[in-house]
Amino acid sequence: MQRDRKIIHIDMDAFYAAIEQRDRSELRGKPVIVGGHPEKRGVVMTCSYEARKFGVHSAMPSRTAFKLCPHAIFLPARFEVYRAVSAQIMQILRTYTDLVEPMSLDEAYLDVSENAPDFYTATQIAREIKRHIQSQTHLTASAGVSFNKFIAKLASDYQKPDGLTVVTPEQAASFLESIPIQKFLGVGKVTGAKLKELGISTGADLKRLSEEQLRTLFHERGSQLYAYVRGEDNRAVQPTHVRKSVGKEVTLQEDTADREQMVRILEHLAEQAARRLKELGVRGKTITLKVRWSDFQLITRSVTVTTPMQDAQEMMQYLRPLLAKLDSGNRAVRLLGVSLSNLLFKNGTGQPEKVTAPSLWDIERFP
Ligand code: TTP
Ligand code: MG
Repeated sequence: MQRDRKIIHIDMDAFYAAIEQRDRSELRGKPVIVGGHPEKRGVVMTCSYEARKFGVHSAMPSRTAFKLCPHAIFLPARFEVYRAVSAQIMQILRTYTDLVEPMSLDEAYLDVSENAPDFYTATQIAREIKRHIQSQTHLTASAGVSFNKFIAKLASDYQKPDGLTVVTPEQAASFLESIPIQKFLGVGKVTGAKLKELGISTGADLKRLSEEQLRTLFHERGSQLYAYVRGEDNRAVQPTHVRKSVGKEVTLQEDTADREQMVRILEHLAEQAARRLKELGVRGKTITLKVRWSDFQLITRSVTVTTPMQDAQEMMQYLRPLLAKLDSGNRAVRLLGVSLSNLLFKNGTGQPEKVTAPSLWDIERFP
């Protein structure tokens, strides 16, 4: 059984409603319902946490929501805005790893096993992602960190809003046992009622059923539930976007102004990038040097060549002059990076390649 992966699930809090409250300050702290109009047989798409206190929830008829919370503010959905914010969030997530699988506008899985050798580091990445989303979008996200998708998703839901829940392999059994049965089933409330009659209300109760009993109750999903409640879920995080570049970067232990040392670091990065290009079987036509100065200013300089390259020595032919031309002022360097884009397969044909490989920029920010 796989227990060594580090999976993060990110889910935005009250997504549509939170965007409305962000964009219209007079709505903050108030019950806001996004969805259909109560007089027009619409349904609630989502609502602010202030409205949830009154029992309002997604998929409820707006008319019912109005009865529960008559002073709520009902708003129509602004999908273009939500899509744009979603794209911004997914872009933020992709700066941490290429292995991002968006599940909906406000939800995604990340596999950070490569960047995070342990749960402590994976948790730091999750915390950093939450901060990053907050500072760029002024919205809060909840995060779950665990060793598989099923548990990571339950974990992100565990302490909403603005939560961060980590479930290590040691904690998984007791965590799963404590979870209410509805969370395992999603919205299948009919079955939920049936289970309650049978006295099954938590993961612990579910665990007492045999695989056969679960199959009788849930058909094909029965075996899946049998595995999930035991912490077994080997589904991979499957990114859907196209790889545009391959690169390596490093934040230095100590800033340096020594050009010779910079060249040595670039040689090292170029070798790593070359190895990655070879693993993927691609060559790059554009090479980019990335430098962050000691005052945090970030600059990139690129060259596009006619013959696509894969070899570190070749890369250095371009990186050395790019570096030499940089005017550092009085600044030292704190980060160096090398990346190749305009990727082509060996036979010269273009992409697209579906990404199944790790990190675009292997972030070394969390040692
Ligand atoms: P969710 O993540 O399920 O809900 P949420 O983000 O509003 O609230 P939270 O995660 O804090 O519990 O769904 C994301 C968005 O998808 C939600 O803002 C609106 C939309 N949505 C619907 O349109 N209909 C639905 O039935 C649900 C559940 C969501
Ligand atoms: Mg959400």
